[in-house]
Amino acid sequence: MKNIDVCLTPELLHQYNLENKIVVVVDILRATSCMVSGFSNGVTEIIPVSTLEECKALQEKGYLAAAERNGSKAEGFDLGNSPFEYLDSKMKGEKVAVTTTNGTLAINKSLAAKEILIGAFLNLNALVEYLKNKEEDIIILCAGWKGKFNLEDTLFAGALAHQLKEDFQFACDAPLAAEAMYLTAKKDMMNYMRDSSHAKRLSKLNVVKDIEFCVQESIYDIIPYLDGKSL
Ligand code: 3SL
Repeated sequence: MKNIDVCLTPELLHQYNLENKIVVVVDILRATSCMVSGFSNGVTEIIPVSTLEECKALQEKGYLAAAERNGSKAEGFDLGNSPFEYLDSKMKGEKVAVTTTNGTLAINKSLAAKEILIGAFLNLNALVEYLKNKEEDIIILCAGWKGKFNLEDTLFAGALAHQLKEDFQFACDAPLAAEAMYLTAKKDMMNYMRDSSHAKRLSKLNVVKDIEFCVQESIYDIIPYLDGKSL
């Protein structure tokens, strides 16, 4: 049987062989939720980059430049990292270069994979439908926070692993633990997430509505994927 595994932070990625695997990168708060929202709103291309300098260079080539560090918009860039910015009607038809503290880094660490998909609660069902018939093993890569475990990405990993468990066996205890957390949290996801360190960090920055938005399940049908350097 095919395997599904969860890598709880990019710092553990060296333990995983990505060759011929499908990697689903997740950064619920908020990078991958923004990407799913942007494409659903008509953004045509997103280039995820690791550094502010790379993002600036693309801004000079005509991309809208989105940059977040420590939860706030970095100075001199066009956008921060709120899904509501990506949902603005002026984003239709735009090309975006983006760098964030953890999410874009996680994408760029996954380049050895056969396929790299962008996951969020917002496109959970679409991912399940796409992945359930695939022959390759799956790794869900949680972006975490600065190399450490985080709650929200693990909850998503648990949701996806849970919904794929008829077709994929759990490769180790990480999907098992993530699934148990998700099954506990799902009755009141927002309440469960409120205690997470990043939810607290964002709450201090007055962005609670972003958290409420990002915990919604399956409101979009699209699955962004990496093709060369672009989504
Ligand atoms: O770390 C990241 O990639 C960001 O998504 C963090 S934030 O939610 O924009 O603060």
